[in-house]
Amino acid sequence: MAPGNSDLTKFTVVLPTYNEVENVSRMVEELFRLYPGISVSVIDDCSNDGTIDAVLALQKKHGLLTLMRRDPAKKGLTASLMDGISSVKTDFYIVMDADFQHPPVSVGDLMDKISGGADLVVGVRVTKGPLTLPRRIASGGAHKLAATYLWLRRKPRSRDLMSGFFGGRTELSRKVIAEQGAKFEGRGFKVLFDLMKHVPRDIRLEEAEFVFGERAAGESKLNSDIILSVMKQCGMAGKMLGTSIQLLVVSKTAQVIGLLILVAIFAIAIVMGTAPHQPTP
Ligand SMILES: Nc1nc2c(ncn2[C@@H]2O[C@H](COP(=O)(O)OP(=O)(O)OP(=O)(O)O)[C@@H](O)[C@H]2O)c(=O)[nH]1
Ligand SMILES: [Mg+2]
Repeated sequence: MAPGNSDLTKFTVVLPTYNEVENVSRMVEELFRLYPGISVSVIDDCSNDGTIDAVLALQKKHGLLTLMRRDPAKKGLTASLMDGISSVKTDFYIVMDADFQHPPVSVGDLMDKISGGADLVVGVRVTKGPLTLPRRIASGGAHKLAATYLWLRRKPRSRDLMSGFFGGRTELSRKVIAEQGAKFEGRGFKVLFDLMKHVPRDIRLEEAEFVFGERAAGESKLNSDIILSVMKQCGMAGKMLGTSIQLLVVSKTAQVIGLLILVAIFAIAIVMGTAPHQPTP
């Protein structure tokens, strides 16, 4: 629960936005109210709904609020977060969505774990209730696939590899992005998984549970291409599979074949991914 025992001046909340005018002002105000002394960095991908003006107006009131306006040719959530984390000036950072699905009151729990020495903290959704059934199935399948990928490479894992709520030591994540960023799926939504593929095996990884909420207002930016992009994050085989499925979905018959392939992959992933995870050493 907020505000916890952390030195708030050591934290930057990285907030990615694309057309979030209905949420961004309230989110920024809430963060500064709950955590006085933190920095907030909005990473915007050329929103055209007034989000940028809203942030510029807030900057007149909050000296610790920064805005990064990205090149539209490089649009993408993962790409935005790579830029956002790399530009953080404080020792620690937290990444969260601007639409209130990640509750501001839970930020303090992640901060406390990081202040306690964790290198990376994953916000774990205790329920995925707000997601529709297909989204829940896709999220569960993608998690299993990602867990299997990490298990095969003996990398640390978490119970929620598809989480968009996480944080850590800035220097460590910045180094991974600088050295391995070219391999990240820039247009994807799962930068945590990209990071975890490349962090050293012996990092201290911790988890903080939180109650996943409904999008407060505005529209989701997620689409089926982005969901499939998780496969493209799973090495060459995953890339081929993701691309084939994308091609297959153009025909109805092929959709059935695609679905069967998916079920088979998930079944294999479930069997292989049931080995115990190792969130906390
Ligand atoms: N900078 C940037 N931010 C983005 C982009 N796409 C989405 N976002 C932001 O990333 C966060 C998560 O996007 P959402 O559309 O909520 O995705 P989601 O939470 O997986 O989907 P829902 O559960 O349907 O809300 C929000 O704060 C968005 O404004 C993008 O291309 N660039
Ligand atoms: Mg959302």
